[in-house]
Amino acid sequence: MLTLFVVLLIWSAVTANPIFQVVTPSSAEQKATPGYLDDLNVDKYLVRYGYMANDIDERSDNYAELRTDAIKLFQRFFSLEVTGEVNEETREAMLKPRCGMKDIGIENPRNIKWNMSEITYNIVKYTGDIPQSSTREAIRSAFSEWAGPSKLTFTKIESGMAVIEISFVTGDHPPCLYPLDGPGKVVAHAFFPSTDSTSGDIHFDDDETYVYDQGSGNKVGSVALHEIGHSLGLTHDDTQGSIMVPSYTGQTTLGPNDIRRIKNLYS
Ligand SMILES: [Ca+2]
Ligand SMILES: [Ca+2]
Ligand SMILES: [Zn+2]
Ligand SMILES: [Zn+2]
Repeated sequence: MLTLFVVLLIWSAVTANPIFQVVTPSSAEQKATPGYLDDLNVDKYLVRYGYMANDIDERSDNYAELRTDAIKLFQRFFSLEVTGEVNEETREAMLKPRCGMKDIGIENPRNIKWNMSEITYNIVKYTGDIPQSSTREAIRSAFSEWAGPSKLTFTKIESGMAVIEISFVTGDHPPCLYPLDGPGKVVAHAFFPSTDSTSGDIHFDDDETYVYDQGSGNKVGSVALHEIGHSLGLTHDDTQGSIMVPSYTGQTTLGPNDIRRIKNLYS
């Protein structure tokens, strides 16, 4: 896995004249602010989540146009004002905690689902943030939300390999090929149904803080509810009120469009 360290060297050639000193941060200062998403990282985000192809040459004639289209697509997906400009609202949306799965693109399968109605799951590695019993209860409750509209049954097993194996891990976590990214940004990812042993599995980023229902942090049950959607075959949704929107919402019940989509998939 290639880890790319990007060092931004910003050379300020401007010697500020005290009389005309401005109090708004210069673009160099802004870029040095932790959490500020610079243009390079905006592009990386757009490519990573499927809004822009990864082989567009920055120097090509249509680069600006393709980037504007990608930003518009992102803004539409996140129910923001569609301007095609990377404004503050857009940067903020890109910095929110979210799922690591793509929003748009070829990794999104169509109508892939389990061809069995009884699905087993297990929690193979817990977070130390909350008692194990709380994690178990939050995850049990998340499965029960999906059980009704999918007509699937979910049974927790204690040993042996489950269809859906859930673990709290950090950074590189082989054999998974998708490293997690430390505190912030990506909260979890999951695997769509397939014949691989990793299929259906869910990896929570344990560099995040998890809570049961109170306190600041991500509710385990809310993250689980979203990721189970992928484990069952659903992709991201741009409908507000859906658990399948890319960002962490904190909601612990399905939205109307989640119910409609899972019923369609398993009808
Ligand atoms: Ca993270
Ligand atoms: Ca599996
Ligand atoms: Zn997701
Ligand atoms: Zn993983």
